[in-house]
Amino acid sequence: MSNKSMPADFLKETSQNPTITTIFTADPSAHVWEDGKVYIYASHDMDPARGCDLMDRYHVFSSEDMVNWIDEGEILRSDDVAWGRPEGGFMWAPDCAYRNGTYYFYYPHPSGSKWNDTWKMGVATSQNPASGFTDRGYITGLGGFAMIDPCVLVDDDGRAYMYYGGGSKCAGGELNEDMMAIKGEMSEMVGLEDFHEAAWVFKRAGLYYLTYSDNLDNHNRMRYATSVNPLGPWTYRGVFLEPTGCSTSHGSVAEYKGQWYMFYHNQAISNQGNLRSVCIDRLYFNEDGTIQTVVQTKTGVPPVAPAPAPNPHQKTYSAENSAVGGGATLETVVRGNARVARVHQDGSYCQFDQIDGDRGGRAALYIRYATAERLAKLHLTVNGEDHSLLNAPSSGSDSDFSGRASITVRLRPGSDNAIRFAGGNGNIRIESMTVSPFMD
Ligand code: FUB
Repeated sequence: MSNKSMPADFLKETSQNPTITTIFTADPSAHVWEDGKVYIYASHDMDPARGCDLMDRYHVFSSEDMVNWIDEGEILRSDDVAWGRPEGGFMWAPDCAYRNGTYYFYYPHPSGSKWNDTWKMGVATSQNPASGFTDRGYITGLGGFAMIDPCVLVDDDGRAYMYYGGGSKCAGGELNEDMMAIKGEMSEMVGLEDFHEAAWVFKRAGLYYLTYSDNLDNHNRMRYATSVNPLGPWTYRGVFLEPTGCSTSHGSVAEYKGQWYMFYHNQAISNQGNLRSVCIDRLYFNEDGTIQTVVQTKTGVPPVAPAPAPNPHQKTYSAENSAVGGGATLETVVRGNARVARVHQDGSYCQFDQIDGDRGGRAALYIRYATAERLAKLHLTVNGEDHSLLNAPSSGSDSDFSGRASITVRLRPGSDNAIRFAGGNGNIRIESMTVSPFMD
């Protein structure tokens, strides 16, 4: 029984696209680690967006069945980066690698106010795949103008390679055993056609694949090339992901439990190119190793394993026992005579007090709501700390309480926790919240 699994009424039958809906996420890098789970390391489009300038606060997501994804919480923000751009933001597409008991989280971040001239490849490490990361500085000698989007492949023989690139240039090189420096020099990846950014390298049946986004008129596609050598030269093979409707395209390819997947992003929830959402679809190879065009679906992918049983430590709090203010009201709904909190105007809020954080640390919040808005939003604060806006896409009507949102935050030990959902972004009714402490 997992201490992280979700309440039964949050489980889905297929993953749905977008798959991650409560916060805006982009640039998914997927990996399967030794604990048998699949993880997505994503960047986080902060809402409201200002271009891609304000991107910050990386979250990780994990799954055991490919359908139900647990938000593992935030792992790093620009404030944690001592060498970083003084104004913060610009925490762009990351990747993670594992070697000898340590997880290495690589992320592009500028070191100066002139952001596009000062990119560096930051490294944070942890003994856990989705928590406890500490920044270790950056890889010297890498970065510079438009050089972003690190990706790391740890090969079957244990050697590790880093790739990155932007502005039409893609480079690769071998990492030292400490994973913190490049052996020798980076070299240009030769043989790619129309490279833009978003390099991702994986290996299948002895063949290396380098996938990347191209320059198609502001609606990038994903292309790929193959090689029998991790650093090329590469043979260009074609387009395998058509435009997703978003001005950027970025993704990763990974195998989980015998099936291959494409992880990518689109803008289906927001209709805005800088407020993106992670999606997953199946990916198929032809017998000769070429990749079939990925079919982008709304249903997403089916389960590859049974859904985990709910966390036995979870507790549910009804909104009728919450404190409401700022114009929010408690309303009786017909269904079971329950009272729900209606949060609508700016300043209105519903606050859950005395929330049990158990021994303290990470806890997932599962919120049940109804809204007729196309996209309502709730402003979350936990013990007075700002967690920004949560998405609450339409549940169909404001009496249909099938709306679901979830996010992982940090709570204090014991019951001294206050969780507030504030309105001002659409009329929404909150029914209840389940709190599921991770106990780690
Ligand atoms: O998410 C910020 C940037 O947009 C990424 O680094 C690029 O690959 C593009 O997706």
